[in-house]
Amino acid sequence: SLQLTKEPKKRSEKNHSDHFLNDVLTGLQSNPKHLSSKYFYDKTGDELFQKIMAMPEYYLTRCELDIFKNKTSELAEAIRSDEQPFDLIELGAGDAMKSTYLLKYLSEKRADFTYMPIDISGNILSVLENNLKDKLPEINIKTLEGEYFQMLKKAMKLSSRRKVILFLGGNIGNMTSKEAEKFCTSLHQLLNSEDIVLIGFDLKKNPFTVLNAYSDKSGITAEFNLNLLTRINRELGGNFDIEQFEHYESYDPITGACRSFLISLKNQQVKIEEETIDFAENEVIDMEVSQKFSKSDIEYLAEKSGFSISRNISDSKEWFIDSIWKV
Ligand code: AVJ
Repeated sequence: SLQLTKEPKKRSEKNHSDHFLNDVLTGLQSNPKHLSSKYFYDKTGDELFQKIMAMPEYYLTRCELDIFKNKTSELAEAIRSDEQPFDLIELGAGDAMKSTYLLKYLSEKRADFTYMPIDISGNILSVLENNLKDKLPEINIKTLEGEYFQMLKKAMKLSSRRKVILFLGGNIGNMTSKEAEKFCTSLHQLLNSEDIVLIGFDLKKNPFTVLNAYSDKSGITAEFNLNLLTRINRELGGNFDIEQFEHYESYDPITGACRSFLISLKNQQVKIEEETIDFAENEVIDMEVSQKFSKSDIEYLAEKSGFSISRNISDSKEWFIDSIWKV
């Protein structure tokens, strides 16, 4: 029986790195070249993102934390329509620093729920599980490691209780507007009429404020981007010379797209597995978009995907909105 439990694990790990290799090669063989920011989060990436959240320039986490600390009862009221038990599913939970405030409040109010954090990083999920067992041992927790929709479908099968989906941190900003529409539409199709979605949106604001959050003086965001090249070297046998790439950030206040690139500093060739990738001097790799929204951008997305907004809750600066949607 030991072998039976071991085998599927190996197979899924292999699948995981196959996808990574495929996505990387496809992205780097495209024009323009691109890599997916969902791969930023290996162990070093998780640590760098923790550092980003602590940077003075990176306001997003503090704004949403303000909401979760100071508007907890409003959040709880909006997601708990009745006394029925529910599953609280968090997409890309990370260390669940913000949601812990809500979990604590719900638990104090004797709400009957299971917390199901989903994350692509098994590393951060075990950190989260240990923290919660320490801080809030009374809470039922079921961690799900993998891609959002695969794990969501799994969660839908695991129980038929009402679902509340949390998608915090402005993670939706990492999708292009088309991807976000597709994502929300699929989410809507998967859910039932009593279910609720809470999505965190970073708002359009002073362009310097946005740009500085992704172009910090200490260079942590640059390291965060370059770390993906290091990860490719380690996990896919690549030979990127990290010194020969430089981070570049841009923000377009009209579209609200904040974008990260890596610039190749010279003509160079990089090998990954058996493939050779050519870089021209000054050629860029499109690394990440962090989309900023207006209130009407949020309304448009909700309606386009079949939801209706039940409530918008923002921080004291009105820089960030947690938007609560009905199916
Ligand atoms: C984790 C997706 C919310 O886009 O603001 C932070 C990731 N990238 N600095 C964001 C990120 C560069 C972050 N999210």
